[in-house]
Amino acid sequence: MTAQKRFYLTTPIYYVNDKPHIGHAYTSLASDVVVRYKRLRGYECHLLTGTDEHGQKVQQAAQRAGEETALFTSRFAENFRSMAERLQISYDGFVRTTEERHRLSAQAFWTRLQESGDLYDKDYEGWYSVRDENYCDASEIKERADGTKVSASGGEVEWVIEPSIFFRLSKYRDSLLRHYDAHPDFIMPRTRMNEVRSFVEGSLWDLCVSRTSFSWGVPVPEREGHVMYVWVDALTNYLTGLGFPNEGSKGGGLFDFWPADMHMVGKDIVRFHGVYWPALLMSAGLELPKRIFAHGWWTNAGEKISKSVGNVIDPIALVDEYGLDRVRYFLLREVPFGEDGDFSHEAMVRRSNEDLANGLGNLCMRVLTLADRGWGGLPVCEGAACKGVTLEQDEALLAKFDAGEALLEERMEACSFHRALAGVMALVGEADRYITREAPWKLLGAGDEVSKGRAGVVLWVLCECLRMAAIDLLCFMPGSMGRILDMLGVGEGLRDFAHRGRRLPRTGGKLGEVAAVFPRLEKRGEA
Ligand code: ME8
Repeated sequence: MTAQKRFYLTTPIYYVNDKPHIGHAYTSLASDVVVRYKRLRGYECHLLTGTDEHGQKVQQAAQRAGEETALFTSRFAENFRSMAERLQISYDGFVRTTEERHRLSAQAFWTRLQESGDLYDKDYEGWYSVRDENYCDASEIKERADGTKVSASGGEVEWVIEPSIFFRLSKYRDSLLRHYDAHPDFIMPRTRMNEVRSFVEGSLWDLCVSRTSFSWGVPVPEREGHVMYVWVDALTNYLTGLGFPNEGSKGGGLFDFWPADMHMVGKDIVRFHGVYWPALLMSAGLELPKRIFAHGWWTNAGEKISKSVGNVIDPIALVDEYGLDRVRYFLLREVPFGEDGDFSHEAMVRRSNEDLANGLGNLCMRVLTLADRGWGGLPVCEGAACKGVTLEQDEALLAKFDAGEALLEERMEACSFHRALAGVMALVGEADRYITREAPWKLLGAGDEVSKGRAGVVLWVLCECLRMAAIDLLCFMPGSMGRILDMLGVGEGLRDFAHRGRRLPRTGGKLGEVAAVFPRLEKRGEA
């Protein structure tokens, strides 16, 4: 028996200092798309998401709200959980770092670092950005016009002096560089890899891994007054979600999913995932994740999204306004994954109308309405009149769709979602030109059996195109592609890549209820 192919993917765990916004939705959606795709390819998948609830940033947010920290974090964690539900993120696990199982996991991980001799006591004296939850080197500090000192990302920094525990990060410099050399795709896209490499090649200092000036964190084992630096606590969630420290015996337990196949993150946190995390894992004697994909940044009409500017985009409001699948499609089609993108409602409406309403949705309605008119169901193209004979142009179109699968696979493997989607939509465009050329409505209108037979072939070919396109797009738009497959009468068990290459019967069959999948959007009103 062959072993089941496994795939473990994680989203970052989000800080519960505020409500989820479009950036959080984006990372979770991209992760969901990858995992859904892998499932359609026969993998057993585990998608982990969750919330990062410790540290000063969260504690200060609770204080500002005048709320007890634990209550505050529970309330916001619920917001992130309901965002995941609303976006149909098909997660298998959700870790809240305030859970008891996570305390046990983070402490067990810490003990491993301790046993490796990689921890030592020293006072930290330097800059700290609470917004980034990051220690900043003096060389990275900039000064605003008003004299405020800020980190590279613009977070205000403060001078901190406190007794701490350090991790011997510098000891792992050469091992990290060797790992990057041996695995050039460890961090994607390549520009991020280069960024990380030059950071490690520079002076890699030891990392401060405990805090003593506040207590909202996972207690360091057997060290009164120390809580773990929030990033050490947060990163271990990827192990907690698999039941760590119970590593099982590589015999079907959850920990068999380790190492992660992919950590999906935004470019802001690539250093934590590409440098600190692998070094910590090496110290703990655990395997390294296979890939870290760092995507780009969304802005709103050209401006950085921030609460103070008041231009935060609420993903739930977008879904309420446009419907989930339009949002899922737009975010992943509009911007090359890995690059920065700008959100605007105009672009959202344009993209939905061009690709989904006029493109796929329109083709689907035309084909199915004609089939319904001709056969009261799926087209029949086997019979005395036409014997199901396909012509060269029919085979050519089907061949293009067949070949599309390999192209899709290559693009999905590279997380090149916009190209994957563009490829499928280009095929839909081919099918559109084909229907115009073959004009099955004329054939149906002719009233003779031979013409009807030919119409049957043309529409059968088009149903095949729709079926293949819907399978290709299922991971992006599960709801609406599910509806197209329902209309085509494709059974649940046939909606995957193992069945994509098998043809629908030519002998007709029942159509599901035919209804528009993507009605055209009018120009946007106010949400
Ligand atoms: O960093 N555009 O949590 P966080 C695109 N808790 N993506 C964005 C975005 C934007 N404008 N804004 C946020 C943390 N994101 C830590 C992570 S993991 C062990 C700990 C996305 O709530 C992007 O994925 O600040 C980014 O990396 C993440 O949200 C940061 O979320």
